[in-house]
Amino acid sequence: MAVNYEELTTKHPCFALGKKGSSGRIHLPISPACNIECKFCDRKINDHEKRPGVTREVIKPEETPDVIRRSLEVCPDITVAGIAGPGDTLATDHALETFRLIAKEFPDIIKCMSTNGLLLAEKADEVINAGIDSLTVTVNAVDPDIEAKLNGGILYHGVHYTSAEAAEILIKNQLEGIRKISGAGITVKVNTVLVPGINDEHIEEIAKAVSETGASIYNIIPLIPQHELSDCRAPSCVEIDAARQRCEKYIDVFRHCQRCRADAIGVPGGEDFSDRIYLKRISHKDTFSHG
Ligand code: CLF
Ligand code: SF4
Repeated sequence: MAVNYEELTTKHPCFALGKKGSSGRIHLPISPACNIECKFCDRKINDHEKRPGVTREVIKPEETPDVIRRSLEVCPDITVAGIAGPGDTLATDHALETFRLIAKEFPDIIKCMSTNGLLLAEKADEVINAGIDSLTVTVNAVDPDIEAKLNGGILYHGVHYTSAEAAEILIKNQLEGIRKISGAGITVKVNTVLVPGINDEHIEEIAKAVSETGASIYNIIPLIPQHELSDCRAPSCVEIDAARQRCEKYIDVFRHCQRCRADAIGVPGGEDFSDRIYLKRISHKDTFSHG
């Protein structure tokens, strides 16, 4: 049985309503590949950038029990094992394999998965059977024309789709996936990256649609302007707060997102222990070539 929503609001830092939670999470950077092309995504291997999509390394499923054991030693507050990249958790089998391993070795740890949702509808049974307790789906629009401004294309069953055609498939699968997962009693959170001038006027529609589909909690994440959206601006605190207030009419709102790295370890917003656990690699930015 998945941990229920009420319990998650006290034991899972990313489901805390009201004040910030005090429990921790370990992110297992297990999923190397992605199947969609978010225009704001810039996946990197390094140890200095604090943002989603960045990790020191990508590890193998069989390495995760040891990583969790060592992390619990340095940070006993950890209650959640999450997989959030650096790519998509359903684009390869690594995440589901890892969750099946964790269920056996750490039955008390909350299993948290984050996905773009492209394959969620067709893999819903596998996700449910892997024993996931909380699932996050990133839904940046429910209107294909708006989604097409945020996502360049998808690779779906061997075919590369672009523009509104890609967006339509993605949105349909996300909503159908949310319906199936929440219908099985698993709590669903939806993340939306708030991009001024693209989806800010659309945010209420997203909140309403995902709430009607079965999501319990909503997390509005401010854009980090980069990659193809480097010319967009980040929303101001006032804009983020206004968007959250508008959406709260339809769904509970989570307000403490830290835009974590894919290898973060610790209580979100507190000390990060990932450099003690994951391999330190030298990134291009850290090197100097004498040519
Ligand atoms: Fe990780 Fe995400 Fe699970 Fe949390 S993060 S997979 S739900 S355990 Fe949390 Fe970090 Fe925000 Fe994500 S603060 S980026 S919402
Ligand atoms: Fe990047 Fe995640 Fe979008 Fe894939 S789904 S392109 S990993 S932000």
